[in-house]
Amino acid sequence: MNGIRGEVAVIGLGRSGRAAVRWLRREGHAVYGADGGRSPALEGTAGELRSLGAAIDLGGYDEERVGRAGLVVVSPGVPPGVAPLAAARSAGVEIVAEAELGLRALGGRIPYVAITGTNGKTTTTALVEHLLVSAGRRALAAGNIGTPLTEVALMGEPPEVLAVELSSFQLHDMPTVAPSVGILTNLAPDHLDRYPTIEGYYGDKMRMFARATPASRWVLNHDDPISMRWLEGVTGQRRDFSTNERAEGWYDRQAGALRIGDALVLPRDQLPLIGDHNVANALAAALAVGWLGLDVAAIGRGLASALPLKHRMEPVREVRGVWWVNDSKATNVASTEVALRAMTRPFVLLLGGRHKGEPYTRLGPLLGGCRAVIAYGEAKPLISADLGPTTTVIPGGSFEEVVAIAASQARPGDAVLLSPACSSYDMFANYEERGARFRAIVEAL
Ligand code: UMA
Repeated sequence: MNGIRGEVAVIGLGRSGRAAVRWLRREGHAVYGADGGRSPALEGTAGELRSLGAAIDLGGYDEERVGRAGLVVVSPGVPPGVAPLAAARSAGVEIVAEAELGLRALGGRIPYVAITGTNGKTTTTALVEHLLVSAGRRALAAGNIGTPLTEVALMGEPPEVLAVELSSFQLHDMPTVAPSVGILTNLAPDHLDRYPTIEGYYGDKMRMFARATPASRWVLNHDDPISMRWLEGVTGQRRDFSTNERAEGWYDRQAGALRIGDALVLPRDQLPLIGDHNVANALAAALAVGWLGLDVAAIGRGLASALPLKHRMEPVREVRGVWWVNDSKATNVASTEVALRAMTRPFVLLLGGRHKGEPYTRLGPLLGGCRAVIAYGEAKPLISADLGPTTTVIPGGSFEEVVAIAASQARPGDAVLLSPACSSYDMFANYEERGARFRAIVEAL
């Protein structure tokens, strides 16, 4: 990439940082990579990246060296206040997200739908990819969903079009983001462990709109008052979706149909995803790909063959008349609220993990059909204090014990829902590992 002078410092060497270093080395840049952690996986990455000619530090950073860099590339999980970023800022060095480096690496050659929002963005990203692929386009989902954008830039044959999931962490340092179509699924409190204020978090989401022009195309959630307030009068063309009333993309409840304008996209019962929130995600994806030229018939066919994503309201199996559902991806209260609204039978709820700052009392009104909440992990006392006065809350210890208690509480015809409203880091490496463990224990019941 032109315009970078001197060494590039890459902070964080997980999936994003590793791909960034590989791409930078392929382009011949001098690279210094550093990670505050140390683990066998990181040692493996460090060995690989050193063999490509990068200088790598694990277990800490050389802040002076970062301050002398020509550019700093930051991984999304690295908070803005850490020492090497502070050193870069005080030395006036530009800091960009790995995803920004990826966009620059792709050089504006590939059109992309960007998807952000608090909840539903991964499902919507996967749906955009699926709809495009099922209509014969060479599309790929990338970004926060799993494949870093610099990894896309390393591909021999890059895709024709991208569905890019962007988190607020990534958007924080993405000054050139300007999607072909941008989707905001919704806004709700999240990541209060990283952001001092909720406005700071919403403000980072708004960075997707920072370079809006009259030609920009936005897909917005008409049912979400917070997005509507933040985006009132946004520059560009706009299509809204709604599951409550008529909009450009809407759920016609009376007819049981998903529609774009008057046209039928799909009868609701042919959408193979649980819950109204997924109707909203499907409508958002439909509007975006409609803008990329897909007709209503192709969109309807694509939606009918969509599959639930792992760890997102994913049915695991039925055991003695009880349905076990894995929603491990619900790492905040708003996401668990969505899951609770989708429940159509009595249920037992597994709630817990590392507390992220939001009260659980908001879940209370949605627990009418809940036989018991099994509270576990670091958040257990907070959950008991917030929900104990109105709901039966049973404390659990190990994850195996939590599942066993749930099994003893559920009756035939019930569901057991893992939708923790917390991050997993107190007991697991990530929400995927939590969901996989849940599945494994349930498979063995
Ligand atoms: N690290 C430091 N210093 C710190 C903090 C972390 O050096 O102060 C190091 C860690 O030791 C670790 C590395 O940074 O080795 C991890 O970097 P990372 O947390 O940015 O993780 P990646 O593996 O690069 O994965 C990231 C996204 N992770 C986060 O945003 C936390 C992945 O999203 C994403 O799929 C991937 O890039 C590819 O784009 C995951 C996620 O949980 C799924 N995202 C959050 C969410 O969806 O809520 C935002």
